[in-house]
Amino acid sequence: MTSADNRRTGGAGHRHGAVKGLVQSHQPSLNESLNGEVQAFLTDEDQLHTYDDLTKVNPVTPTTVLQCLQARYSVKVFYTHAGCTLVALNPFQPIPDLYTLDVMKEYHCAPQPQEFKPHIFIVAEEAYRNVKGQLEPVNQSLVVSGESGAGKTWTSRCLMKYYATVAASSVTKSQDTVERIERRVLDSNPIMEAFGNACTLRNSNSSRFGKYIQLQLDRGQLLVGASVQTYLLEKTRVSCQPANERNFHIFYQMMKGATAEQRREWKMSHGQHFVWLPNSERTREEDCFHETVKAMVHLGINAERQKQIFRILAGILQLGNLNFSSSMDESQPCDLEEQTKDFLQRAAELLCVPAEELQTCLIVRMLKAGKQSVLKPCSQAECSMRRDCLAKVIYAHLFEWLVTLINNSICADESTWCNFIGVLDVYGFECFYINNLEQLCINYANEKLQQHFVAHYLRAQQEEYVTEGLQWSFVKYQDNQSCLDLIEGSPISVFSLLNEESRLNRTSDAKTLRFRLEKELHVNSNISWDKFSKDPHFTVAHYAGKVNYQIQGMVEKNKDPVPAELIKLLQKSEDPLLHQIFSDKETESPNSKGLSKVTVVSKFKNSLESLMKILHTTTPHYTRCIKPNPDCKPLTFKKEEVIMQLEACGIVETITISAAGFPIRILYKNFLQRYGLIEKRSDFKPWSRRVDMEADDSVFIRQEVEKLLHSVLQHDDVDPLHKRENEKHNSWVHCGRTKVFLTQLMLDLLEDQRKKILSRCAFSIQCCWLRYL
Ligand code: AD9
Ligand code: MG
Repeated sequence: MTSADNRRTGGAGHRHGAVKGLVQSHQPSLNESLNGEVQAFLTDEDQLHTYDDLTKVNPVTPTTVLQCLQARYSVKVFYTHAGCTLVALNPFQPIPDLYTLDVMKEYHCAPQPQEFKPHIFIVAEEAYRNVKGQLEPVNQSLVVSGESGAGKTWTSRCLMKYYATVAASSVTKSQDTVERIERRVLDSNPIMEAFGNACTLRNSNSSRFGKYIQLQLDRGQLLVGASVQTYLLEKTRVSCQPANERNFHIFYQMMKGATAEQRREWKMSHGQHFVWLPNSERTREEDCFHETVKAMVHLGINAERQKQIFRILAGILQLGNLNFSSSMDESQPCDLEEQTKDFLQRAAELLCVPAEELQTCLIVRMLKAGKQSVLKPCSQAECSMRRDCLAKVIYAHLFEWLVTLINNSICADESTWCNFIGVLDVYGFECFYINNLEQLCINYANEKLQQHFVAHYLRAQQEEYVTEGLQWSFVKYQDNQSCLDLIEGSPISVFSLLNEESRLNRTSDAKTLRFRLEKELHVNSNISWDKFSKDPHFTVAHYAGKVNYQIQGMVEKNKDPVPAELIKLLQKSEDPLLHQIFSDKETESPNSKGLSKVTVVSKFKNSLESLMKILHTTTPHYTRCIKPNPDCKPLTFKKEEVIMQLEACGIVETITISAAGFPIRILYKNFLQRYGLIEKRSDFKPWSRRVDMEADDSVFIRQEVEKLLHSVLQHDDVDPLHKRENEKHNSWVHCGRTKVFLTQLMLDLLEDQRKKILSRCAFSIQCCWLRYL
């Protein structure tokens, strides 16, 4: 792609509002005008793909926006601005020459990159330049959102590669050092993806955790390090993979990529079946394993540490093959099924814990009665739960430890960096057939981000109003605070009730929680219940749509209990890594009274609050990734899919917000070009239609426009009540320095009057012809 290719082909102007382009470049034909729809500016469908900014499509409605995106996708244009947001459509196929080094350099070196075609590199470059700030440096955040498979991780990687390239291009230091740090930063990706991503029904490389990476820049704006923060790893996947999905990639990589010696060490015979590794045949992972190991080496994870990591993972896999036989006598513990006893032995060896103790921990639980401990045999189901719990706790802590290790390896010394660009790759809004605590947390995070986005978006609008000399008070918009109050507010909210219930050790939790939610939260209009549903659940009206949450199991998930015996067992491990990971973990008795340990929601809320605090101190840039079809098919655009995502990611919301102010902004000249005929309505003849477009006397043009608007508003067609209302509040139209700002209502009125004049004209032309004949 050359720089000429990169230049915009038309359609849009500046991103933060200047209405260059679209309106002014379009000359309406008589035919179009006779159609006279409000969508008149969009009738030239052949040109839809040239609209580089969705907010410049007039009028901006979900339908017009969708049409525009589809037209662009069909000509392989994947990026489009939407005001201060970038919309990225997933091509689902590699696009040659779109992300090359040359393209990066072009965007980086361009005096005005925003004049180039929309691209993720514009966002990247804008953030990079913003860091310098006008008065003082400003940290930046790139928020990438979208549903599973939409391209968030791909986009985040692209951004990281961009900075690893441009922030190193003018290196003065030893090339060696800098390369090493960039490489390490990039190498953190394959490691985290191996441990945190899995093949799901929606995406064969689905991230099962949220990630915020801060790229640290020194005074000279060179990349000197990075730090990663992760959120809510889906650890249940270790022991329970949804139908037709898989476990985390790393397990398959090990199975496929291991040498004979490693197999021996991991006690994995060739072709051995692991219950927790379903659908192993799907892809080839040999190369990926070597890539992961290579990345580990680059990050300074030595061979010994690698061995420890893989042994632990192999131990987890062996745990998955354990089965328990039920005991006839409730006072006797269950036993391991005979054919699975070998697996217990192997698991114990790999995790370096005594086999008998491991077995006891799985089949007997310890209850505390006062100061005394009582041992109680577990049921068959409880044994399986304890097995799963052990695997999950090991994996989650290993992941956490790995992230700390990555941070230690890539984080620059505080004295060497002064600013950062943060990249947030966070799970999108989720609404499944069955939703539980995970979805509640994810959707809560999205509500938080949406609120942040709205505040930012309104600020951007405000800036334009101020530049144009308008008062800010025009935009009235109700944000999603009441939904957030419902979920996290104090003193009473879904989270607070969930936490209270979690701290009490009650059994029939679902019904109690359902009752309390209804009793204490019914005043909030964002929550509702289906009285006839058998399953206890509640419905939350999120900004992106309503979601039903199943209450069954929610309290238990929130408690996320780990039996103290299991932690104690792991603390005894002779494996140095396991020992280190669990050495400082507190153990807690399941029966302990009072405040339980931190619950899942309180931990998540805290980490999200810290994230929001950071985001608030940065200048945000939003990229909304869109998945054009559910089957990940290349270049296939399904309208219903896309519109749902536009709603869920807030693009439609953005449109609604802009409609709350003056969504239509037209340069004076263009305004006269289209509506000048209204002013001359009494003597208008199509052949004498004349607006002197060359005359650039702005004062004159503005006066003409004001006159015209006045006459339109005084016209007999306008409802007197509306006239009075408008005069009182001056609420339909505002004349800025260079543009006219209109409400949709005013636009409709103008279009209506224009249509009438043109049809009168068409009629007189017909009469002329008849007379002539
Ligand atoms: V999830 O929430 O982690 O399940 P993501 O992260 O939104 O999801 P991901 O980035 O993994 O989706 O993208 C899914 C797939 O789409 C990738 O594996 C690529 O094959 C494909 N993709 C995404 N963006 C692009 C692109 N710009 N060009 C080509 C792309 N392919
Ligand atoms: Mg992802």
